[in-house]
Amino acid sequence: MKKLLLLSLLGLWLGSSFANGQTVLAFWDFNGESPTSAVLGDGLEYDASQGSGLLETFSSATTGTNFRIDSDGTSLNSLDGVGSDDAMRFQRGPRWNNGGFEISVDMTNFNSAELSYATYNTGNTTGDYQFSYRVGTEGSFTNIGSPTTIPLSNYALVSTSIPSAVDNQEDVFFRVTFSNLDGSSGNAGHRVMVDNVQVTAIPEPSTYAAIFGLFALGMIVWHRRKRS
Ligand SMILES: [Ca+2]
Repeated sequence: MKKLLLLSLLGLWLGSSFANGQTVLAFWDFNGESPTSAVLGDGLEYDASQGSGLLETFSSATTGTNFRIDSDGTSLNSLDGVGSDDAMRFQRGPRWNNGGFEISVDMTNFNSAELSYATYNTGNTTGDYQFSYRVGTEGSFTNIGSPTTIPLSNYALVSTSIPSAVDNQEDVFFRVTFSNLDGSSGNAGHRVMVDNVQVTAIPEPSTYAAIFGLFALGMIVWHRRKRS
């Protein structure tokens, strides 16, 4: 029993020392996705390319074509071994005001979530993005921070830390909502590109402790069997 206790303590110690880094919960690179011709962009769904999660577009636009997967991707904020290839293209700016994309992930046994992606506004005027979150499948979203100008001309990284309200919750939703998009330069001048969406989080220390605890138990059983 003394050995079991020692191994369990070792497990706890290893657990707490491993539990410092962010783990990728879900990642979307949009490479090879569709549609490659413009469509109305409400309710298009994308499973995570790595990890587990669902990304869905939302828009109240009822006329005009305004969304497609475009070959103007980037390696910024990508993962090892993933090409830049394709990205989401939200086009015809004003039709995306109050629209954007929503992500759902399972945060069970994870905390300290961060959301990041590479983006830029191809236009030369205005456009903002706003992060928000919701716990549970119903109810309103809570804003994180204030509307912020979408980077212009070249891909840049945008990111936010997610409030602890989502920690260890099963049904967690994040939104990126666009506003203030100007369409004065017409279609081509006002596209918001989005690539390499990442949700990262830190595993709960208890998860590691449980894993190492089981490992310790397994070692004890193995040792006893070997002796008998
Ligand atoms: Ca890509």
